[in-house]
Amino acid sequence: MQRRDFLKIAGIAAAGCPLYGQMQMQSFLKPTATPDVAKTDFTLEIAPITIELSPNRIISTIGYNGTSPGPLLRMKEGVPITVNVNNNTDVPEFVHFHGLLIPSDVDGSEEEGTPPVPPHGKQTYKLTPTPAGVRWYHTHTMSMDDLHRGAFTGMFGFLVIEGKNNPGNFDQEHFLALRDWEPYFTTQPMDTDDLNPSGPQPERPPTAEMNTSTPGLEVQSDIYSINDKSLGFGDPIRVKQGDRVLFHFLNASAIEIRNIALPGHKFNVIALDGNPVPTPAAVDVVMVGPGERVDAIVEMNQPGVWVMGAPEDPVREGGLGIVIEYANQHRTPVWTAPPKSVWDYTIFGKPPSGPAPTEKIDMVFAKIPRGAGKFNSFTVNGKVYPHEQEFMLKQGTRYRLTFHNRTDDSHPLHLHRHQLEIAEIYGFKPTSGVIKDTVVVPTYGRASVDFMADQPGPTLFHCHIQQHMDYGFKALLRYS
Ligand SMILES: [Cu+2]
Repeated sequence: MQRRDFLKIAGIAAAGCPLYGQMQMQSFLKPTATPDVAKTDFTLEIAPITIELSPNRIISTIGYNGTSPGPLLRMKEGVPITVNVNNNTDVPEFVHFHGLLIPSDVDGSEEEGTPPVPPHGKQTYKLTPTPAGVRWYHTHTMSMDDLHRGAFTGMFGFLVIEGKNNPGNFDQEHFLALRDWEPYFTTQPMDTDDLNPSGPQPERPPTAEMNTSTPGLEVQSDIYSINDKSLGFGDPIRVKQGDRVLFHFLNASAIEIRNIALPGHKFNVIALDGNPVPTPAAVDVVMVGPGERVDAIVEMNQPGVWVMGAPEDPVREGGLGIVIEYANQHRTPVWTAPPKSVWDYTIFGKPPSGPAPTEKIDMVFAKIPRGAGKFNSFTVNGKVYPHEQEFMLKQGTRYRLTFHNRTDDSHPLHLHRHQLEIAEIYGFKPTSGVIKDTVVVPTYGRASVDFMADQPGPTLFHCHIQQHMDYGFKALLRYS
């Protein structure tokens, strides 16, 4: 089937059981009415699985509990939980709990010293979930040159930590993981990373100093899905005029930043990486970098049948979308391109107040092009991992961490076990109150984030693009 045929048959949905559909009505913002929904004991089975993106596109991969995404793990803030992991594969595995403030030995990172789940063995993680909000869990193994390992597999799922208050005001909610499948190496990646290529580039070196060596291999995919279905092949999201629908977007891709639009509707962004923003704001296009989450409410006030999906035609037609169907509306799903839009974290923030932290850490990122057939590598402050004694933290100290992106890519930068408050980004735009665990720093861009060093133990920092991390884009922060 040609990709352009997707839209023609959109709406003729294959029968299937939605993993996260209208069956899932409890809010992450308030305790659920039924006490047995949030649990304290979870089991994850790591094993080969198949997922049917469409009747003629069945993917073989590795997943949790027979599906991808894996089960939604719903827990209560502050109530200790146990996760039992059984590994039915031939390689050691790590389950990382992304966005949680938990000790290094259960965080799920080899670099931090978390014990592995041995091949054909088991491991138990005991932790106390915090903070409230939409988090996620995923494998944290390295892939290197094997595109069937690590974050290229189906080993990921949503993790929701229910808070104690803040009842939400919405009619239904949906957990939507954006994914790509069957990645391959390429020398000519399709570059959809830059929403605003004309944006400020304070870290762009003078032309004479640019490294113009032939770049190495990048990873690309052109098969996409939201959860386990490509556009046109899952159940549509059924809404009524006037519904307020809360979407929880997660970019579970190992490869690329993604954008989502819904013709005729705006996304009112209320939380980033699970953390409520100071200034909720409406946007036409939501950008989600690998590892990031965006929570947005859409007021359903344009009756019809619509495609909600990626603005880039090859990506949407390759499967990154889902049909939104109003009650009593019957027609072919409609897509129209959104207005030109530039994603800007600072519109959700508030003006800075109070002094900046006086303790500063600078990280300068460089890409070393390796040439045809090889993998590019990355350095942090000109050094390769693990940066012995380079980044030492004093407990109880607040730091300003400045990222200098001297590369020709945007990077989603993730700090484990801590929360980052954006202080300045996009060429010196100041802000406060935007709390994240993963921040996309644009091409040749700079960003400063503040964090409190209050989680002793080795702490991994890395780019959330798997290949970048594996080939050097990471550092280990230590407490002195
Ligand atoms: Cu990167």
